[in-house]
Amino acid sequence: MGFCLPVCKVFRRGKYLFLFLISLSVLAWIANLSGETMKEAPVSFATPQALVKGESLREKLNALTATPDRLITPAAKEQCPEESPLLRKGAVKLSFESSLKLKDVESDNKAVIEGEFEPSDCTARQSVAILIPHRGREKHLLYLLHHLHPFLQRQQLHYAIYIIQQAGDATFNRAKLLNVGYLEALKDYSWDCFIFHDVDLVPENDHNLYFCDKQPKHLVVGRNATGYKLRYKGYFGGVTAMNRDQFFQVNGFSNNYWGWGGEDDDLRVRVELQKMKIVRPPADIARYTMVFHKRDSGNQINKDRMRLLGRTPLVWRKDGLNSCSYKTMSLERLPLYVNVTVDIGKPLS
Ligand code: UDH
Ligand code: MN
Repeated sequence: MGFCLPVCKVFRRGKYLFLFLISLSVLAWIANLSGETMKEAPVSFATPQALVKGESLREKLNALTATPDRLITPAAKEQCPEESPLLRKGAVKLSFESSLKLKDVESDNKAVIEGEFEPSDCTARQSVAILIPHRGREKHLLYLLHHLHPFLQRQQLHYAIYIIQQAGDATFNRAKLLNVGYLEALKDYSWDCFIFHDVDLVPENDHNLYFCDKQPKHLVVGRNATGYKLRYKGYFGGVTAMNRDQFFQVNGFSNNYWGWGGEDDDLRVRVELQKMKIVRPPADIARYTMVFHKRDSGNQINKDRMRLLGRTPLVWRKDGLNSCSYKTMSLERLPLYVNVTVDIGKPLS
């Protein structure tokens, strides 16, 4: 016994440790199951890379269905050319048929899987997440999907479309929804580039490239509703493109702009504080048709926007991606887009 005692003690301790570890893993498993649909941010992260998973949907599908002779690995494909041969010259004819149905758009875009597409014959130069803030604009969304899917495919992009739906009827918050879109999309894939896209703006020219540049890019120089003029000097709204690091560096959008206006100017200030410079494609290319609409109820003019804008240089470090708290109500992978419905709360007062 005297000899056995220390050994038995170690053994017994080992047994308890083993039991403890088993219960830990059961708890972790239960937590994982119940956290599937309701998740709460803020997420803690040091770099945007920390959020990502490596594989695209297409790669996963390849892995599931491929036999060695069928497998198209990215390495086997050449990089897509600098300018896609599929781009159409001049203005693309846009149609807004009231009889258009989601089923029609789905059958026109069979190569899109759960909102994601990759060229079959070359490796895309960039992987781009299109983020669209949305609530109650279903017809606009249908028109946009109808035009945007073929448009992005002609640009030979690897892309996915994310619709971020604000749940409930609190005042709309476009900027916070776009922050959520960035955080959620990065859980799927390490996207290079993010396009922040209003639901009602349809690009008229294929040469308006949905690629990210070395600097943040503003894509809506003109729209039908403004006689194709920039709305005002410095305007940075409607459709913008920032790469993963640029958006991370400015801490994303502010979460505090409830209602219409100011959030896009706030992003411009953040970009300028980082000494980045906004670039724009030529005016004859960066043209959009905005589907006509009136102001939505639930998105009244934000009277506080000028005061908030004055404080941006003081608060941007702690108001943005790193303070974006929300509850994901559901995440559905529909044929043409990933539908993320979120509870983003409501204004404080
Ligand atoms: N959005 C929604 N639902 C809403 C509000 C906004 O989906 O209830 C999204 C949508 O993506 C939209 C974007 O937020 O494109 C920007 O909102 P907006 O289109 O209402 O903003 P815009 O500046 O119009 O285009 C403002 C009111 C226009 C009044 C016109 C009177 N002449
Ligand atoms: Mn609009």
